[in-house]
Amino acid sequence: MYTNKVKKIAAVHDLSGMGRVSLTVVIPILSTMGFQVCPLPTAVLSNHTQYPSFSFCDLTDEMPRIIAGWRKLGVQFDAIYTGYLGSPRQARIVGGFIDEFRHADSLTVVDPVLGDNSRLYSNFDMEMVAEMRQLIKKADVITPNLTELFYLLDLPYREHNTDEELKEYLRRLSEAGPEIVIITSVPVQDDPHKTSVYAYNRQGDCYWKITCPYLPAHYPGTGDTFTSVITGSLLQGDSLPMALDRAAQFILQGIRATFGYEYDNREGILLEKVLHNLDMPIQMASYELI
Ligand code: PXL
Repeated sequence: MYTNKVKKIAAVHDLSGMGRVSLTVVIPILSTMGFQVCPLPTAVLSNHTQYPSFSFCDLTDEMPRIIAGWRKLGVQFDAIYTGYLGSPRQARIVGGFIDEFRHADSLTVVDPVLGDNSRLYSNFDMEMVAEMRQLIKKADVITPNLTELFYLLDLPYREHNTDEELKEYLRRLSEAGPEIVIITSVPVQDDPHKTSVYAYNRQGDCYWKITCPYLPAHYPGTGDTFTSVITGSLLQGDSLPMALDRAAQFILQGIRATFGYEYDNREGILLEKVLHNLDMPIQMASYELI
């Protein structure tokens, strides 16, 4: 019998001490949205990998022990949400974890964290890309940025793509498995201060686009922020376009709260100043059906 009083989310991400990425973003956002976050940590780092150096403790060997502990407890998760993985071998461990712990009503979100700004993050290689291509097949929802999209599709990076091309990419990724595909950080032609998010829901065969007045790539961790809000919003029962609006609005609020300070962007947006907004109703409706 199903007994979670508060929905449980297994969060498969690293723990980075500095720089507001992964678990340090996922936990506060999803807790604020009313969920119990159960971390399955992939690695422990001093700081994220966009700083020039970082310590890195790979937890690949520990993960099966954590999963075995959860098996023994008989834990049931309402969602599994994965992000930054510490090694290619982890992708297979996580795939097995999803196969074992998912059930008919759960939501599986895979954020295929690989890179940004057309390049892979510093300790990733093509083996990680190959494993991620397998892992996304198990997801209900995936949220690649434009860089990750091209790696997943094995196509050369292209900054400018038409709506029709982006729709084709969305469809192709969805054919691999996920019902919902969301591409973030898509540059807007002739407007360097904006980015778009494109989304596809195979159920209903609908495409959505939302254009945001900010450049998330300037702040590490905005991808994690975005996918966390999407995950929480879908679990709360919102529609896909409503979830997209909530995530985009929250990041805009975070960036606005950060502007105006003398600040090292590598630390990410000042999340703590805007977390309470997650309880507020949506104030803008900027999505379009395309
Ligand atoms: O937000 C993505 C991310 C997560 N975890 C680590 C990272 C990054 C991006 O740089 O380095 C460790």
